Amino acid sequence: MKSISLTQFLIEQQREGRINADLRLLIEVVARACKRISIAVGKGALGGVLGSAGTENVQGETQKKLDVLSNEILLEANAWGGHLAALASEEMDDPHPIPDRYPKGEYLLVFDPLDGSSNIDVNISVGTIFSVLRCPEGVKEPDEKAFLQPGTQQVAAGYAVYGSSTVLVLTLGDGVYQFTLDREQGNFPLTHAKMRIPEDTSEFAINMSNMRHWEPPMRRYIDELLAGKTGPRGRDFNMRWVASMVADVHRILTRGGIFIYPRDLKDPGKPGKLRLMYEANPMAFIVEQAGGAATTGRERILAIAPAQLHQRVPVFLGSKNEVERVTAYHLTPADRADAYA
Ligand code: AHM
Ligand code: MG
Repeated sequence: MKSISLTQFLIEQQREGRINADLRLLIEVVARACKRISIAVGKGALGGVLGSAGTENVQGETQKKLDVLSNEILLEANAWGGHLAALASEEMDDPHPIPDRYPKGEYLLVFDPLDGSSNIDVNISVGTIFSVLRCPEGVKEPDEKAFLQPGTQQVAAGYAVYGSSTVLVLTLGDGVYQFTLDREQGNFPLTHAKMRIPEDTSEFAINMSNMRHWEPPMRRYIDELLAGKTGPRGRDFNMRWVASMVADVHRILTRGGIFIYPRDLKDPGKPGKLRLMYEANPMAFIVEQAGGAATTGRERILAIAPAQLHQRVPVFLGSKNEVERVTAYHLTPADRADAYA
């Protein structure tokens, strides 16, 4: 493959009329911020950035120093370019306005600055997830309501994984592209174009320790996978769980698989662990663009009309045939449960 950089890729996308100059700038700025976060993550203990910040976010989760730093890097990088109307982050209670001294643009940026941050201190991959929406017409001071758009309205989404290498995965609604950070050059050459998730898989990703809290269709699905060759599926399945959504989704994008964070009854008030706007929507957009599927177990994630910025949803995504099967189990009355045998 002819190696082009992210910059060149975006200019070509603009020439072909898929994006405008502001969206090109926005993606460039996010990529540059991810590069800075990658450098901070890469320093580890030497950078004095490991450990807890001693604060809690709106979700009641303890923030890591790197959660706070990554959030600041993204805010600072995106404030002055004139391409954004406002930002929203998993780490902030309310939307963040663009300071009055800077011009405002037509886009809204939503992000999880450091996903999987419980893994930072043990040197396991973490990442950044982002989603881009249009600011509704006529809205000058975007509040929470301006952000509450279904995932189908996303104009771009992506994630970075800070792993053995740093990769940036991006969709502008016309396929999925992977760029790899060249640490010497400081740029992001394109390393995979039009990524495709195989429709079938023998690999699943789930936190099994919650099994006793799952709903019956979930238990049935996983029981069948665990039964392997001698069970109803007639073959063995393998399990992988990094506990870092970016890393688990990246594996699935690369070689297939199904990722599940289902609703569980441990805390009946919570419909799921992962957040619709910061995690589920951008990942669902990417996965669908790569030929996979993404549901809550009952409905397409991208079709959900959000009610709150920090809303949580169950997430099932990855290889199409597995996502459709487990979704059908949730929708099929128990007496027709063998429909998929
Ligand atoms: P975070 O955004 O606070 O890091 O939480 C999200 C993470 C996901 O990356 C991952 O899939 C999940 O939480 C792991 O949960 P668990 O600790 O139950 O395995
Ligand atoms: Mg997260």
